[in-house]
Parts: sequence; C-alpha cells; structure tokens
Amino acid sequence: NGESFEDRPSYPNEDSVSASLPQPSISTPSGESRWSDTTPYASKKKLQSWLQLSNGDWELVKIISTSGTESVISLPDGKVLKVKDEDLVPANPDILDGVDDLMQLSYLNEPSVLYNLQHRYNQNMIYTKAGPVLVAVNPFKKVPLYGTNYIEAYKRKAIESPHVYAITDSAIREMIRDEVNQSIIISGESGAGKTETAKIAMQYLAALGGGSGIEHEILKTNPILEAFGNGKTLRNDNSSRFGKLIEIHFSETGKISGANIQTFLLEKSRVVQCNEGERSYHIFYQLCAGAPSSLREKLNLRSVEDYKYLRQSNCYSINDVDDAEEFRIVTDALDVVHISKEDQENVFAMLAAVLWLGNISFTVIDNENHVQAVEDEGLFSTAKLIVGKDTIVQKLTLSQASDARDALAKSIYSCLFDWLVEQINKSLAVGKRQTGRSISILDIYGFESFNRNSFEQFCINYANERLQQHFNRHLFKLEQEEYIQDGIDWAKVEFEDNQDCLNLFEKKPLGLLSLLDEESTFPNGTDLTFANKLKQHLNSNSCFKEEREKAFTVRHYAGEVTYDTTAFLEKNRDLMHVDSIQLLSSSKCHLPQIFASYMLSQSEKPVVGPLHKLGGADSQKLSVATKFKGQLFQLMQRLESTTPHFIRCIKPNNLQSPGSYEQGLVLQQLRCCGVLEVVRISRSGFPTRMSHQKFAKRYGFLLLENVASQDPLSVSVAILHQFNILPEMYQVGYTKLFFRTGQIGVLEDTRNRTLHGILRVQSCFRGYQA
Ligand code: AD9
Ligand code: MG
Repeated sequence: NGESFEDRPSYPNEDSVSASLPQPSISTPSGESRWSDTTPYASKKKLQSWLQLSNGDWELVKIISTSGTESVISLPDGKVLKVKDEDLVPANPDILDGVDDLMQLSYLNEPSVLYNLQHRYNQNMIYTKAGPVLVAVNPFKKVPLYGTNYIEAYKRKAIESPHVYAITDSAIREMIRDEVNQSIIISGESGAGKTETAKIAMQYLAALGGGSGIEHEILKTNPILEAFGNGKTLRNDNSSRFGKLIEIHFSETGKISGANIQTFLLEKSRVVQCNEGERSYHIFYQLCAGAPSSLREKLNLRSVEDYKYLRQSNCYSINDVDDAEEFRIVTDALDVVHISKEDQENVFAMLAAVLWLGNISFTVIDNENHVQAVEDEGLFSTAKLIVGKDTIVQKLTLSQASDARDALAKSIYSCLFDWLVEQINKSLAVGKRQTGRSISILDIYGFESFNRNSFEQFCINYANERLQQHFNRHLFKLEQEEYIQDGIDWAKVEFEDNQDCLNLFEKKPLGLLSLLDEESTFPNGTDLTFANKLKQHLNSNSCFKEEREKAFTVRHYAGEVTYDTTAFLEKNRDLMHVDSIQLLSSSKCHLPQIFASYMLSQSEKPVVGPLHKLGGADSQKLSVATKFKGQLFQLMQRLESTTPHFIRCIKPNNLQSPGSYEQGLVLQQLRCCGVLEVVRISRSGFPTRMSHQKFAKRYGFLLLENVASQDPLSVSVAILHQFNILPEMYQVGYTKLFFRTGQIGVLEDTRNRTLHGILRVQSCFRGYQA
C-alpha cells in the first residue's frame, strides 16, 4: 500500500538542504561554461541525463548501459545512441520537476535550471527563486497572478509561491522590523519585463501602504514617464529609454507619505533619429493623434506623417495601442500630479517645436557648400565663435547645420523630460517633518551586447558592472553571516569579484573614462586617436583587449563586448550651439527660458560653437560619461544604505509572443543577469548545509558499523570517514555540516540506489503477494 512508501527516497527540497551540487565545473577558455556542469559524468548509475543537441538545446535521455567512457542512451523518440560520457550532464529526479527554488535542485547545472524554469513557465508559473534572487520569465500575455485577491493572499502569507508580491512584502516587513531602508533592484535585457515588474511591485506597495491618497499620484507617474521616456523599438513595443529609481517613503505608521524619482541617461538621439520599424517617444504620436482641436489649431499641429523626425523610420503605430486614448490617459495623469493646464500646454508647445525643428531643411548657397535654412531666419546657418574677446561668425556646411538643428531638438527634449520629472517630484514631495523609511525600486537597463556596440552600450554596461559588484558583495555578505554564525572558517571561502573590470573603467588617469574625457577635450581628438590611446595605455589590463582600427573589447562579468568608438567623442562632449541657447533664452515663454538656464548651468562658459572643437581651456562642461559616473556613484551610495532585493527578468523569446521558450536565449540571459553568478558564488563556498541530526538520520543507515547509540555529530563524522570525504571538502559547524559543491551528490546517489533497491525488493514482494 501507499504507506509503505514512507521511506521513499526524499530529496533535498523536502529537507530544506540549501543545495546539493555536482563536481566543480571545468571552465572552458571562452568562459562560456564557467558556470555549467560540464563535468564528465562521474557516477554512471544515473537513470536519466541531459544530452546537448547540435542546435545547443538539451534533451533528457535515459541511460541504458555504460561501459568505460561511453554510455548507451535512449532519446525520447526511442532512438538508441552511444555517446561519450563527457557529453552527458546529470539530470535531476522527476520529483524535483519545477521546484520553487533552483537551489533545491540536486544537480544545479545549466540544462537543469533551464528545464526547471521552462517547466514552470509552461504552467504560467513565471516566478522562481534562485536562492535570494527572484527570477521572472516574461509571459507576454495576461497571467492570472495579480489583483486584489492575490495581494490579500500574499499579505496574509496564504500563498508561498515566489512572486513580485512576496519579495515586495518581505521588503516592507524588513523595513519595519529592522528599521532599514530597502531596495528592489530589477534588471534584465530590453523587453524582459522590468518596467512591468516595477509596476507590479508599486501596486503591492500602494495596496499595503495606501490611505493617504498619494499612492494614486505615485501610480500615475508611470503613464507619464512611459509616454515621454518610452518608445517602440525592435525589441520592445514599450521600451524604456532611460533608467529610473523611484524612492517611496513611508511614515512611521507604515503608510506611504511621498516619493521621489531619479532618472538616468535618457536616450536623446531617438528624438532626431531612429531605426526603421521603431518609433520616437510615444508622446509625439499621442499628441498628434489625441490633441483636442483647439490645441491642434493653437500649435498648428499636423499629422505624424508630416513630421520628418517621425517619418524617417516608417512606423507610426503600435499593435493594440490607441495613441489618442493614451493621450487622454497621459493628460489625466498630468492633472493628478498637479501640472497645471497652462504648463501642460507649454509642454505640448515644446513638443510641437521639436517636431517643427525637424522639418527645417537647408539649401546650399555658395560653392563652399555653406547653407541657409529654407524659410530662413538666419538660424543654424551660421555659428558664433568666441575667441578671446572677439566673436567670429562662421558660415556652416550642410551637415554642420543639420547637426546644430538636431542638437537643439535633442536638448529641448531632454530638458523637457528633466523638467517634467522635477515637477512630478515637487508634487510627490515628502513633507519636511517625515522621518520614516523608504523602499526604492530600480528599473534600469540590463547588460547589452549587440553586433555593434556604441557609447550607449559602453555606459549601460559600465552601470551593470557596478550593479553586479553590489549584487556579489551582498550575496557574499549573506554567506559570510551564516558561516560566522556557525563558527566556520571564513578564510577558506573564495569569491571572485569584478573589481578589475571596474578599475579598467574608473582608474585615473589611465582608465577608460579618464582617457575618454581627456581625448574629448583635445581639439584634434578623434575616435581613432581615442582608440589608439586606449590600446597604448590599457593593453596590459587583463579586462581589456585590443581590436582592429577603431574598436576595443572589454571583458565584462557577463561576457566580452566589442565597442566601436565611432561617435564616442561627439556623444561624450554633447556640445550645444551657443546661438541655440541664446535663442531659447530670448523666448517669451517660460519653459524655453528654463531650458536655456538648464543648459547654461551645465557649462560655465557656454562658448561652444559647432565649429569650435571644444578647446581645453574653454570647456568646463561635464562630459556625458563623467556626469553618468557621478550619478552612478550617488546611486550606489544610496543603494548601499539599503537592504537589497533582486529581481532578474528573463525574456523567453525575441518575438514578444506567449508560449515560446528558447533555451539558448534564456541561458545567455541567465549568465548576463547574474542568476548563474548566484550559483557560482554559492559554489565557491560551502553551499550545501545540513544539520548534524538531519545528516545522521539521512545517511546513517548507509554505515557499515552499527552506530545507533551514538550522537548525531559522531554519526556524521563516521559517515564522512566511510565515504572518504576529504577534509577540505567540508566543515563542521556548531549546528550544521557545510559542504563544497558535489560532495553530497555521491552520498545522495548511494542513498537513492540503496533505497531504490529496497523499494524494488518491496514491490517484487508485493507482486509476489498479489
Ligand atoms: V526595456 O529595457 O524598457 O526595453 P522592459 O522594461 O524590461 O524592457 P517591459 O516591462 O516593457 O520590458 O515588458 C515588455 C512587455 O512584456 C510588456 O509590454 C508586456 O507586454 C509584457 N510583459 C512583461 N511582464 C509581464 C507580465 N508580468 N505579465 C504580462 C508582461 N505581460
Ligand atoms: Mg522598461
């Protein structure tokens, strides 16, 4: 009967063993498998195993027999093959299918992790824990996991399964219990679901900390920031083109009292240029489609096709999105965050001005290719240069004139974005007397590696390097605390850090950022001289690799990325035309005046004409990279004073479609977003833990001598000896035994085989009885 199975093999998840891992991995030169268990399949008595197919996917196979270094296996379709043992990777027993936490897997290798996530994903269980980290796989469809009932259930702890709500709930509880600020750090690549996840977390916070009414305002910042800061890209129809940290404050009674938003590195270039099939920022299309007729007339608005900036990418609409309706949602939201109707109109006027700028074209007026704007106002066709006390007016060529025009459009838009955030912050401001705690949510671009990587990827990946260090150090600290608590020799634990790569970026004067800034201030600096300088000074750095011509490679924690330095200097300098700033400040409207002062405040001497190659002495303006680095340091400082909670979003396919799960794509993201790093870190210590009692009870029956009368610690030591577990492979703590990866695997196998034998005998016996 069923009861006789009481002594069936049990698995680590039932006994809450942290993890039980196979032998340490053999790292391949590419670093590709530094995490994976490519260990030759040591123990040959496994029932099933993973075999990698030629397309890189993994297939679950049954082992029929083994001999020497080869095994005969059967594929799911019944085919029988002979394969080398080194091509097989251990699979977990079926009973571990779809466990809540990857750390519960007996074999924590790549195919097992991939399979576990997929198994859950197929059942709409998009959330899984990887130790302290929450992994969220984008469902690309509505999943029935959200809303009031779920929020209530997580609040009452009636549901335990991993969820954004659960992690947000622990953030709230820890904030109150420990009186420490918390942060929820969300990362993942474009389209992986970061922004949606951030909104789900905000929803939960608003539900639990609501009451004052400010929570509605906080939620309304989402449609505003998405309208002005998101656009359709090839990767995501609603791609955020900026990073965001929202700090939500709570009063001492646990109610939300206000919030503050900080944004990072808006992609300005999208305003003047975007790829075929992509769109500029949503708000332009929303305005054109949704403006009421009075506004339309006042701003002399046309339809999207009439604007060159919107026309160039040949994409005007998004499936299932009604821009006119979105416009109403955004204006309602602007009302909620107390932006006056007058200011709203000013905002729309600035948007119309940007679109109008894009329609200015130039004609060549002389044989030196100097130009003049069609419908000329003298603007953009000349540039003032300030040389000493003299002002020189120069005529511009076609490309110089359009660059000056685009620079103005980009600056206006980014000033508008900053101004909006400032207004929102005023509206959400926490009263001065509030001294409560906060939970910050970070929704920031993940690691990027494309075929062609430019300045943007350079900045983004630098930011990810910093965040990764924060992540590693946090996990390291968690581990350390547990070891120290149990009296374990902490010195025996080695952790890899990415400090070398950060040094490559940050070292002065010979780091990537310093050299970039230095070259940016040289009048004759070009992308090529910059690249050469890097090669000259950084070649000995182990994280740097020289490439041909204008390129260079950085060995990031998530893999190598080759950067093309084209336009690095220009993007880093981000020059503004002095005439353009003057033009804005001479406007009668207040927004352009404010923008002009924003632009001036960034440079002490705004004497930068487009022909004037930012001379050393004249340039006080902070470079883009330096400003970003400053923001990042500030961000890290803020995060370091918080207890972090990590969510890693995963995109299961590139089609933004439900139901499809591409193993290769998922694997690459698991590597990049540090999920495999968690595993690596836990493997470098003593990741498997079991109390003396549990260990003795679990494996005691395997002992050859009778130890029934002995205490659990003595039994445990006897087991360790019998199985020849080497002293460096384990440590005995006050209450627990700590093992290196893979050590428990041997014991588990023996135990399972023994039990399997017993069960077979039992079932034969039952069959005989029947
Ligand atoms: V980007 O770096 O800003 O380009 P994100 O922010 O990572 O990117 P986003 O949150 O915008 O991705 O998600 C992309 C799309 O996936 C959304 O528009 C939704 O259609 C879809 N998505 C993401 N998460 C969920 C979810 N939990 N439930 C349903 C989701 N759909
Ligand atoms: Mg986003």
